[in-house]
Amino acid sequence: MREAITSLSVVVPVFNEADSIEPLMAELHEAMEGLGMEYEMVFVDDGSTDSTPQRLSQAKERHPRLRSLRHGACCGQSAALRSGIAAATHPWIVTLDGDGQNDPADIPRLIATVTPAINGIPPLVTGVRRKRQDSLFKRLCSRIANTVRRALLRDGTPDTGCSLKLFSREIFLSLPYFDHMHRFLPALFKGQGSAVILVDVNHRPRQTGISKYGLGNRLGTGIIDLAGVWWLLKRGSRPVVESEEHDND
Ligand SMILES: Nc1nc2c(ncn2[C@@H]2O[C@H](COP(=O)(O)OP(=O)(O)O)[C@@H](O)[C@H]2O)c(=O)[nH]1
Ligand SMILES: [Mg+2]
Repeated sequence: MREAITSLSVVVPVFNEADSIEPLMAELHEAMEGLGMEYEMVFVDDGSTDSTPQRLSQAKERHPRLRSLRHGACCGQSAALRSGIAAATHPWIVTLDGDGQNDPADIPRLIATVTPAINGIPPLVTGVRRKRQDSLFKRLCSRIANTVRRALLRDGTPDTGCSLKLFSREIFLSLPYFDHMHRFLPALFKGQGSAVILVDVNHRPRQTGISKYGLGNRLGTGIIDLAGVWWLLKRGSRPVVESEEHDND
């Protein structure tokens, strides 16, 4: 038996992605309407300096299920995700990138793999980009980072950089927050007792705008973050409360 997902919030962080908004919204609309469940789309504009805010306002006229939040200044992808998830109204969250590289048509397959909660703890479903449509340099950096991370954290995930994920809002909000935490979600969810389910997903070349990440803001901070997450998981514990004592007076 599958876990019943009856409603969903799709959370999309965007930073200077003006030309992606409308095509992505149209694809999301098609994928979500096909599911026949209650849903909302929460776009988080992280202080964009292009016409992203105007494009979101225009899109809202056509898509009543779209909500948009805006940070006063750019705070990073993890901060935007957290704001969107905190504002979301449904218990299950789907995340994906705002540049159209993830394919909304994969969302139903993510939902179809969700297994029942183990000990009351729902799983994390994470996309794995099998044919990644990025530059050779970016793929090489990712391969090195993924190998080191997997060896150290044993998170069983070949591609944590894939933003297409499905998980429980409540568990996400219970995780420790830090900048770039979105790259460590499988390890952090496992630390909370969630099973991690892998699903092969489509990946497409970026059609508009430019990548926001390079070697400097990915590899450098990545090493420090990796050490931090390793420490967090080593020092954490999840006691199971078996019984509660009551006074008999
Ligand atoms: N909110 C927010 N989103 C960001 C930031 N940097 C990147 N993103 C979003 O995160 C996603 C992935 O970024 P992208 O530049 O495509 O990274 P790449 O695919 O690894 O080249 C896109 O939706 C971006 O708009 C940021 O500083 N804040
Ligand atoms: Mg991208």
